[in-house]
Amino acid sequence: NSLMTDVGVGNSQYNGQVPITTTKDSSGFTMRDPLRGTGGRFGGNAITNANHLSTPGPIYSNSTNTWGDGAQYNGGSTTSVNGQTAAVNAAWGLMNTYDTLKNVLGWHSLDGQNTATYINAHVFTNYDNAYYDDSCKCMYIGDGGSYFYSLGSIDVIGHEMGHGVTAATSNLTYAGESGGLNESASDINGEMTEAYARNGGTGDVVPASGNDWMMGKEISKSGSPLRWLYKPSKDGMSPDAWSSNIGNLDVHYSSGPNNRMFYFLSQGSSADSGSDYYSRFLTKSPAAMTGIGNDKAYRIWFRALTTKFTSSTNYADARAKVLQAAQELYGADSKEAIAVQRAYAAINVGA
Ligand code: ASN
Ligand code: ZN
Repeated sequence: NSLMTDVGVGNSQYNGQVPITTTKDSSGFTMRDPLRGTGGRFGGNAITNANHLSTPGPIYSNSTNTWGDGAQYNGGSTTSVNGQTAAVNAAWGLMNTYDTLKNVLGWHSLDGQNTATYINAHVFTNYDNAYYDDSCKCMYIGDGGSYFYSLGSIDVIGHEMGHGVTAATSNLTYAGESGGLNESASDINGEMTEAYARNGGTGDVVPASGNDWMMGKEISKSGSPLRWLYKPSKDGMSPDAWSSNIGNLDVHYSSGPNNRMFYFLSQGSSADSGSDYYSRFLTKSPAAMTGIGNDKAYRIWFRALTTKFTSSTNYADARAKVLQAAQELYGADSKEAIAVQRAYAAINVGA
């Protein structure tokens, strides 16, 4: 075989020097990862260069296996060493997202069948967003403009790939309460990937303190993250708890209560935290509860998302199914099942 897996040196923007899996061919190296994903467009996960367009370009290639300079893209050639940095960010984020799903949850790629995906770097110009597109089953990341640096932080890539997992499983409709749960599923995936990556990706443990519970903190030029999972209302828009009208909110706000539920489930809460528990739409303070840690919380949530939720699952249905998942994994009266009930009660869902 003329194509060989190799390990390149990537100078990333957010994680220093990182080992990225590449492919060696007769003319050099490409950002194709034959160890992660099969089939798909490139026969393995890959990073392509959109070169400011809206469509995927060629897979990133290089004469040596050292990539990027670790600095924010400066608007020059997207294939320059500086331009490669966005591709290194994407490659490292994709490797970690893939590995987290596989090593923590036993889930292979987007669909659980290990179908390869890819990320198009440098989409548009000064583009302040990233997104998953189910028609290509691939992702796009911008270089950032007024608000963000390169959109290639680990939590953002984990978020976008999370949309692919949701699309391939429950396919939660991207509007109303189900849309909020869809967004929350992606935020949870982003944070759990961040935790896994900060642990060095060893073992099957997602360390409790490995993530910051803030989506997009690193890419933010202002220093404010896109979302605070532990306290969604810090953004001034997201509710901390469920109420009957949250389905009218943008899905990036109605995600808030479920994000907070997951935070409580993993990390716990204490009832006497005073004003920190001021909650929009919440009439009573959440009761104190003990968390069960990232691993268990993530496994319970993921089982419900991928095997129990439907496209129309709302908050009440999510509570019932996350509880079911906890009972199947840990027992009907397990402390994990009790924690699920307390975490949802803390966001005003269920008793
Ligand atoms: N970055 C956004 C997201 O993944 C794009 C969108 O609005 N769908 O949620
Ligand atoms: Zn999203």
